[in-house]
Amino acid sequence: MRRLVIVSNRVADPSQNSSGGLAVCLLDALRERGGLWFGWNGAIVADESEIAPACTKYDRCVLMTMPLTERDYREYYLGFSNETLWPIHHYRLDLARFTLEAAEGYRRVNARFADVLTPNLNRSDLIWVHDYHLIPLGADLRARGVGNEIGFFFHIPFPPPEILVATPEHEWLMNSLLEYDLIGFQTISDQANFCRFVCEFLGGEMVSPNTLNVGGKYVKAGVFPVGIDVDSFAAMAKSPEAKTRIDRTLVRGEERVYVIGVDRLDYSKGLPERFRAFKALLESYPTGSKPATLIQIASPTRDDLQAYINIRHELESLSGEINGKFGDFDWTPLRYIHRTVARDVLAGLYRASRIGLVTPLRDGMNLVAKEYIAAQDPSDPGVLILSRFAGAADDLEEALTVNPYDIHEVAHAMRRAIEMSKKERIERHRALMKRIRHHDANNWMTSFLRALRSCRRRQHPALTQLDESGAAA
Ligand code: ADQ
Repeated sequence: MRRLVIVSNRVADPSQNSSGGLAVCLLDALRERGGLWFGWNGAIVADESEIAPACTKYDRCVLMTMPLTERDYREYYLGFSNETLWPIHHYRLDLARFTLEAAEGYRRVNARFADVLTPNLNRSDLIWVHDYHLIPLGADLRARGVGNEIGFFFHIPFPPPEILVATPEHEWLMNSLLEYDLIGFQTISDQANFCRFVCEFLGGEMVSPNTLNVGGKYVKAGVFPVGIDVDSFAAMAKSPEAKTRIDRTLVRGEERVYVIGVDRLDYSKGLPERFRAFKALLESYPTGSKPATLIQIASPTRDDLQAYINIRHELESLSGEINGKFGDFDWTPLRYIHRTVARDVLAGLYRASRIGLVTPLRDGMNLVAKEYIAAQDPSDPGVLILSRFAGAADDLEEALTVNPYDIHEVAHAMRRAIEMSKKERIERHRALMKRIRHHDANNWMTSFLRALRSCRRRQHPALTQLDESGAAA
């Protein structure tokens, strides 16, 4: 089997709880197959003299990581990646910021990643680059003579061209994407937006449903919805450890409905709107009733950016207001926890909650929706309420789909979920389980890699030999 080389901005530490979808799904995928995972180790150092890469082994994979300098962190990570690309790809032009230094830092770190990675590659490696931090990496590797198949996957949405063109330097950025052999998207509409951009702005043409020709360069664009390892998540939700933790956390012996929200604390996740919808739900019941408790777990992320500081303050103020207005001596309606929580505890909390509330304003996929389904007790499952603007909504049709901007619609869906018969909950859950099994982590990885292997080979003797001998890639 050919070695898989994964490159992402951040390499997760497998011994720690990760609160990012990308880390979670890549770890699931690499655990199965093994390979090399290259990227940032999360450390920040003063200058470039301290950034030598280091390797560690984890199960069947090697993790090769390096730190960023303070300047890289500011310009490449916080700046161009998270103040320019992230908001634009989430349709938030109002929050996008741009500086020339940040764009330069983005170029510099991508080039450095290519410098470090190139000598560590074998000719037969399959290379898979992940997400918006590393869009030009494929072109940087090509410039250093790497002829292997290189694939790229967008974990985040790909906006319509009318929004994308607000990205300064978008032509350079999008042209650099054309150096990949295969570009993967979460949903059909992301893929369609990309193809439309290439055809309308870069002079490309579709030569088959998944293939673009841009001035003689062929690029494939495919849809590969991210999934989770369903069985291992379901097992975690039933584990004695999860149960003990849950018994300590939740009030037992009362007919209380728990509603769970789990997200990175990001403005794309629609948390203030969710809190307001919960408030509207409480208002819709007679005074003095205690119909539901919302547990919102929001892990810290990108704390150094103003947009994230603002949303944190907004949530603190909203949760104070809701608890002040509706709370009682024996009841805190909204339990807001701003930290990363162990995955088995999360799984147990999902299972103990009647409603999974997943209401992002825009999301590439959203793995929490899938984790919530996997964690349920099939004989008495909860109900998933899912934003129509999450990529997951394309597939998870038996969830209660809502417009997250419409707080009354979300409140109404919560009420419907509270009152839903067990029979209907079981039917919906059964159908949803089938769907998340069909698009699970393994399927995501194998279908992407199969498509990548089938891409045209560049002039590369080692790869040609492999093909001719018929060896499985
Ligand atoms: P994220 O935006 O990080 O990922 P998501 O898909 O919801 O979003 O994944 C979050 C992951 O982190 C989940 O596995 C969740 O359990 C975990 N997590 C969140 N909050 C946590 C907390 N407080 N404690 C512990 N764990 C927590 C990006 C895209 C998504 C896309 C994924 C994968 O933005 O749209 O689904 O990549 O492609």
